[in-house]
Amino acid sequence: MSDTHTHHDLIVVGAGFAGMYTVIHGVRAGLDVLGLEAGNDVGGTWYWNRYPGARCDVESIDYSFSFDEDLQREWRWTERYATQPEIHRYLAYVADRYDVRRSFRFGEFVDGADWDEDTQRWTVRTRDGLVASARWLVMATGSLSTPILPDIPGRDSFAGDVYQTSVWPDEHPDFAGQRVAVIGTGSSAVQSIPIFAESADELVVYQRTANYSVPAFNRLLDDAEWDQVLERYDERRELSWNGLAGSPWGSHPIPFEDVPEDERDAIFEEAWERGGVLFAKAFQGLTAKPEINAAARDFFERKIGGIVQDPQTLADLTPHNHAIGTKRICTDSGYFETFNLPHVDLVNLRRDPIVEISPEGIRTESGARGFDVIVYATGFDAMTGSLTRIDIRGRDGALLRDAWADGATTYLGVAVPGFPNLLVLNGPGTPSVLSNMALTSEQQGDYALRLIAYSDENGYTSVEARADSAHAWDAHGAELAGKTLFGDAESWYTGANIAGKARGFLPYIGGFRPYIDRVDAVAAEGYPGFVLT
Ligand code: N01
Repeated sequence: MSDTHTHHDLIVVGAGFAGMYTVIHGVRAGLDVLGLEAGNDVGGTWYWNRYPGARCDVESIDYSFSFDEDLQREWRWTERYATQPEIHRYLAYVADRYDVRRSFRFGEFVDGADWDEDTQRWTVRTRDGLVASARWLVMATGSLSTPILPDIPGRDSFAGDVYQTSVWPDEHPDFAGQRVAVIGTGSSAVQSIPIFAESADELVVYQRTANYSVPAFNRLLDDAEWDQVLERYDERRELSWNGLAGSPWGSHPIPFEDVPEDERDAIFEEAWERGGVLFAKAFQGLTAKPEINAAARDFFERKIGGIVQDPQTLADLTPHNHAIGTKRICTDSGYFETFNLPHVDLVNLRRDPIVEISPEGIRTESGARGFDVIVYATGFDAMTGSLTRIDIRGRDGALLRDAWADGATTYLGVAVPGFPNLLVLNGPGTPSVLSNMALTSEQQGDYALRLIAYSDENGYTSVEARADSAHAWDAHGAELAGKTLFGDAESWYTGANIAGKARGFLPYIGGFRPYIDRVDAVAAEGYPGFVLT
């Protein structure tokens, strides 16, 4: 229990990519910065999600900070898609290099923040009793950092071992000789299931929704390839900063309609071999136009049809209720192949729902199975959960949780009416999860720090988004999302995975570069959508 009461210019909550970047650059800008982080080290997502098989689905050479040429050149990635331990080592290295930990207090879970109109400051409290105040509060609390468990009768009665992919223990449990159940088939499950299958005696996957997954085609980066990367890093970064998703990859230049039917497969094949989520970029408009999406689904189905041997398992693994790419395409290494193994089973919960969890195992309508281990890979209260679970009180004591009860509203994704001097990074209304979070974190951190500098230089003490500009931003985002197929999927992008959560497409779908251009234009005009006093 600590009762420190300190005063700062800026409090940054979260030590993932965005929080670290903001702390490094906030300190460089001469601000007195306090960082608060629930985990015991830097890393954010890459601190917590240490389940076996965890990797990023953005290539390592792109999924890294770009702000320092020296850093970029001295860190040598070993694989095309970096593992969680490697990304965590990278962030720890960055922390050492820029002395980030000096500004952070670790093991401090922020559970409250109050705006004081009289002092024009935020007072922030942690669960363990730390209290600190600052003129500015930056929430870099992550888009996928509030794990959820399913509400299944008897869930807590299970007598065996229980794990959650997103809060995996430091010491990896040994599943040798164990009967293991996995609930969920999102990216976390898709990455970990093949690894669990290597050691478990018996592995049963409980699937509610079949998911699209494309092989990563991961490989080691040898010295020759690394030299090529270094030679062309600038070009690669430029493409990423100017692209729609923060990576150098774009869609095929020729529109789908203009490619003869018998040549389309070759383009799909090329995108397939690029790996993982990049398949969604095969053709422009793949996630907006039903005919392109149908062709992509057909290609996908032929691919997995060539892998999964049992016809019923293949039918169950084939997604039927959403367009490809409208839930994030999983990036796997041997996922579908795993279901050909004799000790691996799939339970299709649409046909055979779970009735209860008992001390011995899981009972579905068709019968009970005993387990030694249950792994939950059941996702997150995405994009808003890490903010709404904190008592953030703005003007007149209003809670952010209440302000967002009917849907998250933001201006430019970074500010919320009624919450002066609160800046949210990678929040609802930003490209964040649809883009490369390493670069979006730099962009978001810069934007927040520029706004702070502008306010300070002009002698303002509070900056608040105007309600009408936030409504216009929300409407703009909703209009763009409405032109796509994304709304048809029951996904965490829309809040559909959380009972009672307001529905609405949460990330900004207009693309990374168009987003930057829009928000930079607001800055260049002196922040007209904000009230500065
Ligand atoms: O979570 P998810 P995740 N009974 O929400 C199921 C990023 N990420 O941790 O689809 C049975 O995708 C649920 O079923 P349904 C990436 O952006 C990236 O896997 O709701 N099942 C679903 O199958 C990703 O999208 C990487 O019907 C239940 C699963 O649990 C995001 O994080 C790796 C259930 C949850 O899937 C989240 O991924 C990992 C219930 N009651 C994560 N409740 C990479 O970079 C939920 N489910 C590769």
